[in-house]
Amino acid sequence: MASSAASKPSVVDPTDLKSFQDHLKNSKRILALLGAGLSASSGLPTFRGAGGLWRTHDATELATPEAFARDPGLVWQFYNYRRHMALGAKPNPAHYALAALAKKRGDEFITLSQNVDGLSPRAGHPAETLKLLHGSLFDLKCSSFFCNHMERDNYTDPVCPALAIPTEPGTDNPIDTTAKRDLDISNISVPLPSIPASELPHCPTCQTGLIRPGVVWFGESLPGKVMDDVDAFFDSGEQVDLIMVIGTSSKVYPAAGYVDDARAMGARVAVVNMDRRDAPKSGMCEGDWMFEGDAAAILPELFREEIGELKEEDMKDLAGN
Ligand code: BJW
Repeated sequence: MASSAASKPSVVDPTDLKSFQDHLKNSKRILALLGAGLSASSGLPTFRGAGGLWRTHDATELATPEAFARDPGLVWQFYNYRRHMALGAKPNPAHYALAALAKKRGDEFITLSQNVDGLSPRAGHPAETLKLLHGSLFDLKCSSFFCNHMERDNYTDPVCPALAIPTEPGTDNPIDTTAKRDLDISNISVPLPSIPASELPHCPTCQTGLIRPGVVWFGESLPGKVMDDVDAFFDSGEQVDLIMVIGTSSKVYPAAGYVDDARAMGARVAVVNMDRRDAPKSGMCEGDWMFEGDAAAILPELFREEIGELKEEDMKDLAGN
């Protein structure tokens, strides 16, 4: 990616930008911790705050094994809807900027993503250094404790016929008058059918368990291999120079705790968030940076010295969208 002289106007304070870029240049071991705010400008809602309500449900209350046990039809409608939304969304410049930095820096830069939407992989973020802490919407697994059936990269939409998102006749397309438009089932005014477990996907291996999304719900352990890789990065004993905390409210553990772990190993902390109140729990320290605003605008600028100007042709959605 070549630098362009005609850079966009700056969205960050020039003094902070310079000191961050100087530190990035001299940093060897780097971490990025990503949250839902990274994908906000791709049109995907976050968990907390304004976007965090799905119908009348707090999104985090649907993200539990208990909710799935109580009403698997409702929880599947929430996840099928989010798969559908994610498949229709595109990675934004923040995903591409991180992917470009990851390609440049290799295995000394690891990205710990709490996101399950598949947008970082679709932006070409190298899989070896992208650690999906909370799994993926596109992995499916058996919910039975006794079965370890797991299917990766399943993009079937809807997951099963009963979960098809209801449509209404579309008026957006004057040429195709038979076109249909999805109803927004996240809106309480759209009626939602009750779906019995018998109509949900069942495990092809054990034949009895219900299939569930391959994401990590509250109270569940994070994927073992991912945890081992993260531990290996921290346990190497080498200094960590920088942790970038991007688009996360830093409220969910163990993810939020990695900021303190990195700080304890010498890292300076750079926060990129729309809301400066969403600083890591231990607060901001001298030498940290708070870049307040949209990650999609800020990250390309923070990394420009290293990755050059992001151009349209560099931003290829590997899903072909
Ligand atoms: C922008 C922007 C823009 C907007 N640009 N910014 C220690 C202390 C206390 C509790 C615990 C603890 N350790 C463990 C726990 C329990 C629990 C926990 O953390 N609870 C907290 C609520 C306190 N943790 C767990 O249960 C974890 N498991 C675990 O610890 O296992 C060990 C164990 C197991 C069993 C027994 C004993 C030990 C698992 C956590 C799993 C979290 N899962 C979810 C759902 C995933 C599936 C799904 O997607 O549905 O993960 S919950 C939800 O929160 C999701 C997210 O990844 C996660 C974090 O949310 P995130 O990404 O930060 O989103 P938001 O919405 O909160 O924030 C968005 C931010 O973006 C905001 O700041 C905006 O301002 C900003 N923003 N637009 C930049 N354009």
